[in-house]
Amino acid sequence: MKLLMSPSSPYVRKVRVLLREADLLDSVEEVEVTTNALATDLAVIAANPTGRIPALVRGDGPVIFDSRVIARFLDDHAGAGLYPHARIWEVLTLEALADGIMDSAVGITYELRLRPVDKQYDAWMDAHWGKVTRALTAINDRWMSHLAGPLDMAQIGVACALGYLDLRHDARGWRNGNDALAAWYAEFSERDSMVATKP
Ligand SMILES: N[C@@H](CCC(=O)N[C@@H](CS)C(=O)NCC(=O)O)C(=O)O
Repeated sequence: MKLLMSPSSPYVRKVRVLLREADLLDSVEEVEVTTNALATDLAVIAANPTGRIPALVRGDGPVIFDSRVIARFLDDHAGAGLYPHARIWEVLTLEALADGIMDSAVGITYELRLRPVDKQYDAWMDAHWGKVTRALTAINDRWMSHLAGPLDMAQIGVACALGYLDLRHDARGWRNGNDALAAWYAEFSERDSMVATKP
């Protein structure tokens, strides 16, 4: 299998961390592409009509895309147990919250990088940063016991979302007021899978 990927994408990083945690690097080749919403790589379009990465190209079946779908497929493939049945709705909800942080943070990055300065919309970016901060507060206040539990895909998603905030929006200081989450992330980001995939 081939994973179409770019190291800076937080959605891609979820899958790359999973590949390392589930010992799947021998089964999946990471193929780097250069793509963005205004200039989409043709190989990505061929794999995913929306032109988004990650996309997992399989030899024996249709391409799988969207990080959440790829993660479930590879977890199933490897029997890695990153979507434990007993906590499945919690895991999926927290993974969705992490993806929601990425959606807003990546959107702000695109606004700043792809739009001409005179067309950038500050109120839109502030509203999206509001979504990020509310999600971070919710995780810091209500999800820390989940994050302290056995490794699952929600934890990987949260860590990749926070890594992306450090990469692109460091100046906004996401750690302020989120001490428990910041402490958890400091430890989680030392895992070999996180160190190996740091953008
Ligand atoms: N929900 C998707 C989001 C994927 C996504 O938006 N990826 C970005 C890279 S960070 C992308 O491919 N953007 C190109 C575009 O929007 O055309 C997932 O979880 O895989």
